[in-house]
Amino acid sequence: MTTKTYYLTTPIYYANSRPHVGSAYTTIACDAVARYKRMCGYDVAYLSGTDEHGVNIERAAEKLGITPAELVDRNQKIFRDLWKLLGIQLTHFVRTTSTEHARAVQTLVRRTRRHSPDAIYKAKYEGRYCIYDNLYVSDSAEPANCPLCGRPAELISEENYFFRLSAYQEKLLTLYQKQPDFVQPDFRMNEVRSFVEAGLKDVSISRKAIKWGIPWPDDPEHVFYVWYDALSSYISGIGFGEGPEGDANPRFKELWPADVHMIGKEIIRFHAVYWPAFLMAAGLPLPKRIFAHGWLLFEQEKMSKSKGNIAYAEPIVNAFDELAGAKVGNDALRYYLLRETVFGQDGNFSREALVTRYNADLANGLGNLASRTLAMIHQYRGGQVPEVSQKAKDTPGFGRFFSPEWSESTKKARVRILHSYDEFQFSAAAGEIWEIVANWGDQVLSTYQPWAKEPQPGQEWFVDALLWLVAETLRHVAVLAHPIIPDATQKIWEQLGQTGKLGDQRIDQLKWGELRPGTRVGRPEAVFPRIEKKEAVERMEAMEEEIRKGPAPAPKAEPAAAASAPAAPGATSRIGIEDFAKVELRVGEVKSAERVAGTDRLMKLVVDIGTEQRQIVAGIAAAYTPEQVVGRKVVIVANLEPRKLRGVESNGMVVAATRPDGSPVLCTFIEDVPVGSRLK
Ligand code: ME8
Repeated sequence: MTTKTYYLTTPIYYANSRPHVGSAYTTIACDAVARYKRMCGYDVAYLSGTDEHGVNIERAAEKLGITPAELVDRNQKIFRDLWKLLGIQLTHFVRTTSTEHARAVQTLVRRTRRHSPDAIYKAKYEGRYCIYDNLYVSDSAEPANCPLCGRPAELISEENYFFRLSAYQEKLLTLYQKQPDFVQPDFRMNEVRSFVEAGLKDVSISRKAIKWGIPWPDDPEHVFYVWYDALSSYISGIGFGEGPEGDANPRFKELWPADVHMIGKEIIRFHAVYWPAFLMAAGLPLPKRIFAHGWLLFEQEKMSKSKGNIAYAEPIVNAFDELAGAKVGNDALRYYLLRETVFGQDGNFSREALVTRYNADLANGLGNLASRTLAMIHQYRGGQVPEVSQKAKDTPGFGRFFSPEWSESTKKARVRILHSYDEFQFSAAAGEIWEIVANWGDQVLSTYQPWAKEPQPGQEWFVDALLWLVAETLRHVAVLAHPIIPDATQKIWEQLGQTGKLGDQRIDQLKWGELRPGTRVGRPEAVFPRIEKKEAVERMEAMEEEIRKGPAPAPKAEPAAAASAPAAPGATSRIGIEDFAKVELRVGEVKSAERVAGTDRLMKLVVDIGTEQRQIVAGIAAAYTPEQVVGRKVVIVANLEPRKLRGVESNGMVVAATRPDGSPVLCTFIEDVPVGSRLK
């Protein structure tokens, strides 16, 4: 029997900014799909990567005084490390600066020219370009200002290679008609169709003014322009590029076309219009499905680096692990992201809601059911799964749990859950699984209350049946929830005395009743210890602050702020004086101070810096009272991008040292010094 393959991808991430929870959303969702498909017996290939070319990378590297290659090397590692921390089971990671990728992109163009000689042509490109920021501002000759520096962008005119997208309008419409699920959810398909019906313009796919890119085959004055290069990663990453037609690699033949490209909604046109047209022109099969999910919003807007309203994933995972004293952070984040929002629609991110979900569904729900079940098996049955007697099966009411009808109804629930996974409806799948926790587990226990009194003589048959029932429920839940919360379910699996990796179990072949009596169960250990909400949120925010102070990869489209490597004590990471000069440190005087509501850590200050009064939020409230800081001269970083902490805008940062216990000590002066003086 040959194994079926399943190939899914995330977008490749821009390597010019650090990934945040919004970026991790696509990757976590795909990881749940990959794990689910593996549990259905597929040979799964799961690809992600980093998008490492383009003007933004060139500029960001220049600002940091390093080469673009150094910058992307540094940044791609941050992505890989995060995916590792989050337990993402990627099988392929593409970097667009790799030689294999460059060869694949060039081969794709050569192949396209053979298959569709008219598809690519050279013509004059006219657009607006900012010479100060090296940025293509618009693709039209209309006057426009640079969004970064505000100066008028210059009209540039250069020979470019164009892709004849206009020739693919009919073919694309036929594709959407024949395959209405090509784009999902449905409402996105409608958007794409309307866009194509309105007419398509040819797109420029090369540039002359940029140097940091893949050279055009046989015309190295040009480099590929971003999207043609980036989209090709879906095929280059699995071996396209070998042989004259590019498709000689056996793994590529096995995996392509992709089963699904999972993306965020803002990049749907590139995937559902450009990409299929590029592939048609090259005579290559099209991906089977494009699924566009919604945005993760934070403080009412799309979480994004350029807006500064971001939360990182690392502090969330680490704070949970630390406070729970167990490795629960990954599962907490995954569960929250997949459960809270209907996949496909926008959803809100909030640290408070994350902790609430964790405590309610994971700690009090599944975790509590697991510990109670195991504790009772130890207490009443010496740690062995008991057997269900005929008497239990024959008992009116109670006996239904052991009847063929019950077995059938568990099957129906499983089918619904699997269907939800197949449709990427993680929230519905999780909802149904937690119904099982509540109805087959918690409710059965509270109805029959085996812990209310010691089992009475003659009641053994009842205790046996009840314990088997909840343990079997737990086994079911562990298998069904594994794609969503892999760490805890593996633990529960082992606690139930099951061997091997849970990920190797066939979720599609799960059957009610297969928990073997006599199985020895492990010690009940809390899989999800409860954590205290206020403490957890504050810890996440404090850890987040550490990251912000630490190694900032170059920001996406704004000037680099003080971006230096985090120096552990004694670390040798040095910066040049020109980097230090970018940080504007000034003397300020605190004019007023008040605690930020709902947190013990943050204080809102108004600081006079000579030229103006700034509102700054500082993490000093646990160490100082407002009275202690008013009137005090402090050091502030004056040229930080404004950002919000607990919804309060902070326009700068107060400099403080950190004691070994983590408490801050404000930096101040012994001699008098005028407000506004610069520190250098
Ligand atoms: O677009 N909520 O890269 P990228 C949900 N390099 N998803 C979000 C999000 C948020 N707040 N912020 C980002 C690119 N994402 C290109 C792709 S593919 C050939 C080239 C998602 O780093 C976003 O929607 O800007 C996208 O799916 C992914 O993160 C990468 O975004």
